[in-house]
Amino acid sequence: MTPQADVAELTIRDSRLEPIARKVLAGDRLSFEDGVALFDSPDLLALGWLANHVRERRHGNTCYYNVNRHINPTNVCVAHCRLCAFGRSPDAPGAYTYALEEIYERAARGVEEGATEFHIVGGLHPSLTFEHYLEMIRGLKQRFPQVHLKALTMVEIGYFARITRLSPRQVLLRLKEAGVDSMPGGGAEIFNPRVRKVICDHKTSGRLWLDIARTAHEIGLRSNATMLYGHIETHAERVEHLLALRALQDETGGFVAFIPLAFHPENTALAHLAQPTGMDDLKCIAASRLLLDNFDHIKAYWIMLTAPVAQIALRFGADDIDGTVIEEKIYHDAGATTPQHMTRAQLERLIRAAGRVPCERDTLYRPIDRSKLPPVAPRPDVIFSIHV
Ligand code: V47
Repeated sequence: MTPQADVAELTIRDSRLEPIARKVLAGDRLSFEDGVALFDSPDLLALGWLANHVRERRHGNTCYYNVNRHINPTNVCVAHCRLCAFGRSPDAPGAYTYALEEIYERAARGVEEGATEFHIVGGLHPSLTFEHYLEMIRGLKQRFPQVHLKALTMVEIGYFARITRLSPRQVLLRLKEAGVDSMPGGGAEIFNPRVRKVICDHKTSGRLWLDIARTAHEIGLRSNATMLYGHIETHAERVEHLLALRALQDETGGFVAFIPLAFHPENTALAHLAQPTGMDDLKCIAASRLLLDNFDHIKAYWIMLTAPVAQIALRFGADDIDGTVIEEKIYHDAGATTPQHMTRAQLERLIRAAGRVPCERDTLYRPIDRSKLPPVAPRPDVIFSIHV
């Protein structure tokens, strides 16, 4: 189909999108101004059509998911970010720190349930040592060598570097040697310092987040990237964030997937802000698919979008719905009403009902053949379940 024929198929009600549509169909890179126009435009269907076009050009009808388990070793955190409802002072009600044996126990349950990935992030604890984290990673690797360890964000690396006086590179090398396989994309928030000053004043700067990601990629640790939207950021600041990721991806090729994260204000110091709407959720998925032309995967993280919006997102640019998750705390402390777990069957049903073909993947998007893996035990302790 020629680009002209495609444009004829697409009804554009916002004339600002016409030159952008031509670029997208020709495979040309979008500019900063194009990005702002995408977020400013009310023409969600044209935006979604374009993003879906790119998504299908890359992935056809496939929608990826994985079987993973989140493990948050502690919620004790010195950063006190205003955006966060998860972090606690050491003596605050609800503060917890798992002993290593408790972490291994949670991991063992994940393995029984078929997890191929542990997603490990936690607070910046004032007294746990870097050695403790190395021991945790070594302990997990030794016990569950077949499971991919997607562990610790750029923010945690920056913190370890500060408390050990090692360089971020040395910290990353030691973690890799201990068994970290790749890194999750959290902590990126919005890179712009104006925004960071309000939502996460004491956190690693945007520049340092990007520098640490670059170093991780240089030493062979791939990572994801995120953007937290729907608080005080402008559309221009969203685009600036996305283009900073795109520029780094041009340099390293180390990012695996991008995950837009909707801000949940409940129980945070920013609880007076309104939550982003479904329109914003779909625009972020679609605009990121269009702007991040060098990222293979855009994830619709169902925990934060809700299952119905995540399902629709599979037609607005997303090719991945994340995983079974099993025990999510960060969003649920901030008032998320989604369940904390979905089974493979539930994820596959959501994907099929969106007209897509489910593909179970590992963390690096290699397809998984379940018939070659040990059988999965039923979950005796599912507290939340949903019917889809
Ligand atoms: O870094 C914290 C965000 C992130 C809130 O890499 C909040 O595969 C909304 O990074 N409202 C953690 N968001 C989650 C994350 C993630 C999730 C799924 C997959 C992957 C991946 C990464 O959640 C934090 C922060 O950006 N966050 N508090 C809140 N109140």
